[in-house]
Amino acid sequence: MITHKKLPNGFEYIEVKNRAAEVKIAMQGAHLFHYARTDEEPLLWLSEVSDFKLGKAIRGGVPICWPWFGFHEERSLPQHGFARISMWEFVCGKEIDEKTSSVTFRLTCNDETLKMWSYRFELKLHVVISDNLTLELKTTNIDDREFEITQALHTYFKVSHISHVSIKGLDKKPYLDALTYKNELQKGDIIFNEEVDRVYQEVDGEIVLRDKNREIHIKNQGSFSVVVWNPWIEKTKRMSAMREDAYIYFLCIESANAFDDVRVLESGDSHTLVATVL
Ligand code: TA6
Repeated sequence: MITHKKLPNGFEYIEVKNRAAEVKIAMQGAHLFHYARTDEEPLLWLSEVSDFKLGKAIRGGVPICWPWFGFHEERSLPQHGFARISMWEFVCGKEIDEKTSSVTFRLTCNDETLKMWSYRFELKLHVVISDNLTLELKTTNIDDREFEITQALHTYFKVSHISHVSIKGLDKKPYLDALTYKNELQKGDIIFNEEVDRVYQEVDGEIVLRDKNREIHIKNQGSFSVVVWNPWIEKTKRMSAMREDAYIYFLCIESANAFDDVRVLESGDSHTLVATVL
């Protein structure tokens, strides 16, 4: 079932339910903020104190960072780009079978976006909802000039306790430590006992988030970079729309094209970033 819903304050979202799972996706940012398999806890983290209002990104789920990841050199422009705070349009929804549905959203350049980024583009998000969750973010250059993008599906995973968590699959991968701006090499699994904000490069395999005896597998396509982030104690206090203890209950593993993995699109070209959560 695919229904168009509104919160009491008028904030619009699409709800998709089938035999296998359910999602909620806001029209602002095509922001998927809820995914749960039937009879299971939500797999994604959503802040209890998140805003659901226009112009402010929801805190949690899968914010779409596009057409730049991180800060823009022109600091008056929004961090992580404008896609996640723009109103997208709902293109279509399909009930593929009783356990699989798909929905598609689109954002095309407009007066607002052209003021921030002068290129003409079409951006599409295609989501497949089943026992697995797949997000496909397709950028098409409809300008007559080439442009470059950096981007991320900035996924917040819900965890039982950050001390129970480890990440496999990034061993021996180089990463930029965003806290020190130093290039490092990953040694073994990643565990969390301090702030972690890293952009891994040369990523070409599956990533496994282990939380006690539960495993979440993440597969990426069209991407060689992955961001791993947990703000830990002090940074959480400075983050908007987060309770002080939020760092205990989430971890971001972001399928990206960030830093060295920047993508250049010629006029008429497309690039698709795919993340599948299994
Ligand atoms: O992806 C990690 C990161 O770049 C962190 O440095 C932190 O800023 C996080 O994104 C959240 O950014 P936001 O703009 O959503 O508050």
